Amino acid sequence: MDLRDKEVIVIGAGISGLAACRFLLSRGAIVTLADNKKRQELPKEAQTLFLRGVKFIAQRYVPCTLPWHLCIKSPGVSPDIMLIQILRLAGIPIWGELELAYLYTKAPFIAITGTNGKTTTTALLGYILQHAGLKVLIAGNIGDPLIAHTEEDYDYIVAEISSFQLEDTECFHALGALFLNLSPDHLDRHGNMDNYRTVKARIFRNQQENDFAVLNYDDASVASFAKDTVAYKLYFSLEQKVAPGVYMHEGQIYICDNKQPIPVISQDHICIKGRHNWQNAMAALAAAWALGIDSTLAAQALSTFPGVEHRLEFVCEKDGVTYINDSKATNPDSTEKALLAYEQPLVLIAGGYDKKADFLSLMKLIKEHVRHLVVLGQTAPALLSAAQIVGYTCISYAESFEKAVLLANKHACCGDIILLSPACASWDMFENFEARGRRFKELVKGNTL
Ligand code: UMA
Repeated sequence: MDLRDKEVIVIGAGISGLAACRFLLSRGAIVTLADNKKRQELPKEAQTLFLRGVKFIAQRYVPCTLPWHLCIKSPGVSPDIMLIQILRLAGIPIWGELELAYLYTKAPFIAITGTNGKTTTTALLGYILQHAGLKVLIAGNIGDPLIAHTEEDYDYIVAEISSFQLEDTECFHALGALFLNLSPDHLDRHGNMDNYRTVKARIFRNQQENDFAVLNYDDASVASFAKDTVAYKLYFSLEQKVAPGVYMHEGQIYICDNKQPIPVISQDHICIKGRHNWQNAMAALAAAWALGIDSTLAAQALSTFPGVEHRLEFVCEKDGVTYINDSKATNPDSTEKALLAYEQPLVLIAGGYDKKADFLSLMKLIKEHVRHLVVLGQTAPALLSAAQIVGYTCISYAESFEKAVLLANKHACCGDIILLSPACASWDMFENFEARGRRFKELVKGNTL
């Protein structure tokens, strides 16, 4: 679509929506921005866009005329809101920011989805490709909107893709699609697991025989996506020898293309730790291999990749207590993986925005691995009742984030780990998980403890 003089409405004035407005203005479109916040509450950057001619409407306002040729929806905006429904009824196309970025970008996409591990795998695959000398954009749900980068040239775009982004795609096509794992998340938005799975499967939409898909062989629901794509399929597994694909055997990672397995790296030499990170490393390795990257170069990158902020991030050690920031753990499965990554006794801080997750299986693991649990936020009652069901009593309630960190500190002994791994999104108390992780680090590094 030639966007010049087209009327476009962008819904959501977060980082995706604002980047979309900038892009649309650069293409000569006439832009309206809608948000459920008041105009004056929007960030400074939105105010600058208003000075550049962007119009504003309150999201609850239902206009009598609909001048728009196109709507760009931010990922966090639910498709069920009234404004979207009216636009849809009027036949106005609704694209997500991912679809817009895809349509106006030249480089091929390597798209990474799954419930957990997306951020680490995206950063790691980007790191491997850059180490091999390629010009790569690392963006998407990782915190950098794809639409902000349409003007630059890349060999590949390595994109972290969420279910919220996949919801609004039609033409989006991934040269490589990596699917890491699937467990309950965002059920408040998608309603049930079937819908969540169906939306996630859109990552394979439009793939051709020359494309590739990387699937987790150890996760039956992910392995069954094989039938959803005609692309060349590679698997990764911690449990079995798979081919074509990447597997671990006796602590050694191998690439196998149906012929002779090639040893690539030992698990001890991978910089990021934990079984879930070995899986992330194998997925990235499979994709790098599909893209023709030399296995020695890939191994070098795996041995130096430092990990990502807010994901099992070491903060500091104080009085023999280690502080770990895992603020990115926004669902129970992610926190379960964090608990399994450590052998030392743990004091866990959990709770946050209520996405209607079930905490029972997490609580069983907490009972086995956690010396003391501090709960907070909207989900505190749900966590407390799950604890009651499994008979776990080493638990305190904190009224604020600051009090949670103080309480965790009070219950920790020398040699313990204090782990912020909330199993919930942050939106009841913070703008996003990054702000929560930064606040944790501030409190821990400050003089309050
Ligand atoms: N808003 C509305 N109406 C609504 C909902 C939100 O007007 O019904 C407005 C809010 O008032 C706010 C804006 O929309 O002004 C926020 O938009 P957004 O929620 O789409 O957030 P962005 O800042 O644009 O960030 C989004 C992703 N956020 C979500 O999907 C919720 C970021 O993922 C992503 O990094 C960024 O785009 C760049 O691509 C974050 C996330 O939490 C990390 N993702 C979820 C996850 O990983 O679990 C999916």
